Amino acid sequence: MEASTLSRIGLAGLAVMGQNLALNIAEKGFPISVYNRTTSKVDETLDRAHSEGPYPLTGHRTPRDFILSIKKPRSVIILVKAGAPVDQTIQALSEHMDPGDTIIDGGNEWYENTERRIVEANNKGLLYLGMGVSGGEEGARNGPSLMPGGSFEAYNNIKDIVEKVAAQVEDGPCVTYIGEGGSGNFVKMVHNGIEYGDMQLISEAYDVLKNVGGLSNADLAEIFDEWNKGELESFLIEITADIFKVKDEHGEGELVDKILDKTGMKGTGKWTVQQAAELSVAAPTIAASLDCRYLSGLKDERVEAAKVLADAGLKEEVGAVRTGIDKKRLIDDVRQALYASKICSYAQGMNLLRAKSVEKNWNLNFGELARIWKGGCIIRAVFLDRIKKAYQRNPNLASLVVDPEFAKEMVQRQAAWRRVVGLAVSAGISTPGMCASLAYFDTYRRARLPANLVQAQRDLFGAHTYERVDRPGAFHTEWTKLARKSK
Ligand code: 2AM
Repeated sequence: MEASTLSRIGLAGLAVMGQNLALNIAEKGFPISVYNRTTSKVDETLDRAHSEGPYPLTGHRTPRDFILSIKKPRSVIILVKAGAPVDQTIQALSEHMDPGDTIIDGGNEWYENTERRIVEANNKGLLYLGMGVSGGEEGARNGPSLMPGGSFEAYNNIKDIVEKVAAQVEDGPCVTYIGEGGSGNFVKMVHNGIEYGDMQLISEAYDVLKNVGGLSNADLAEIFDEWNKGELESFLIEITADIFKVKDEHGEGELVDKILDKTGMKGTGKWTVQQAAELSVAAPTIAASLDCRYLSGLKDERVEAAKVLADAGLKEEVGAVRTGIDKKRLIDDVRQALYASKICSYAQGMNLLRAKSVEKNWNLNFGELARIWKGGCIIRAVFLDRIKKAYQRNPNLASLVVDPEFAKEMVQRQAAWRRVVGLAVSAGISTPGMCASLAYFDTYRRARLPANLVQAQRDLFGAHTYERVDRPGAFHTEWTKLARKSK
């Protein structure tokens, strides 16, 4: 093929995300070659490039034709299922690639798989990027948030493309070079963990407003629309307002009430919680959101438990709590509780990223991460600009909770936050995310915790020793002997 007719970049794997990202790249004027194992998807993509464009997109039916249609040094994005399919695709494509070419995996890959593949690629002289892509179908087509990590040289080869393709916000495109190794995948993983937390907290706000406040779906739609004009303005609040408005086409009322209360998941939230544990970072809000998904999955058991406990005499307290509720105040309190809980959840996610960055020497720039999440991705929110500014004020911030601006906001909201959690507890409406965030806040902000007693217990039964508040060193005490003697 003539060099002038070669594509600027290639994309393999034309399921929903792949097709839309390819069309986005082509629409921005970068000639792109596409490939998929099953060739019908190549035709589908070509049809779309024609009807939505025409855009500079060529389809290829063999790995060889595909690779040879791309200008050197070649950059090839792979968007196939994470795990073995990525290895198989790399195997098929890399046979035809040359030293200096780059493979970019855009899937939700486990970061250690990326680190293994970086080594394998380097052995063949190839460069490698693991790139988190967030924003779903719509984001991929019109502007996602992109989190590329790995080879800096490889990033520079595609910088012009990703900066055009990513979502654009007032302070730039929602992409930046994240760092070395699997950092791009890791950051995307934590983004997803934070997303779990946000969704859980919103569902709790809904639960309290609906079941304690007695609000209808129409009321909720109006409240969420209103919230979306203030400090909570975000994609998730906006879509939640829309969800409450959709009628059920198969019956009375709104569709949301007919949806089975069982949450699905694909694993990135679980990885986030596992990593938090590995790194000794507390992430209770994110863990609560994961646990809630597990409990939601036990639908049959929950239905049974409701019966067993009712038979055992459990009385629903919601009715009693609901009488005498000031709805207007409850709505305002829940908004504040949601915001404060969210700050704690993001503090956990950012601190997990910091711990990993230290462990792996990734040198993550937290202000930049918050910035590239401002557009394109599922957690996009006005609030991320505040996080960006907090890390710009102090790149070594110990926790978002102690940023002077956030600290002020938490203090202003804590009375409302405590009222909501207290009300929910007395009504028997579980708010595990809000409770976890509040407990995180109250534990972190207290200069003295009851950990002294736990240390004493450990020393008593295991001679694990303890430190003292008033003198240096490790101490051990014969607790039992002394206690019995003093009787
Ligand atoms: P397919 O259309 O040929 O199934 C999401 O499943 C995407 O990953 C699809 O584009 C799918 O290709 C691709 N995919 C899944 N497993 C694959 C494999 N082992 N090799 C190549 N592509 C694969």
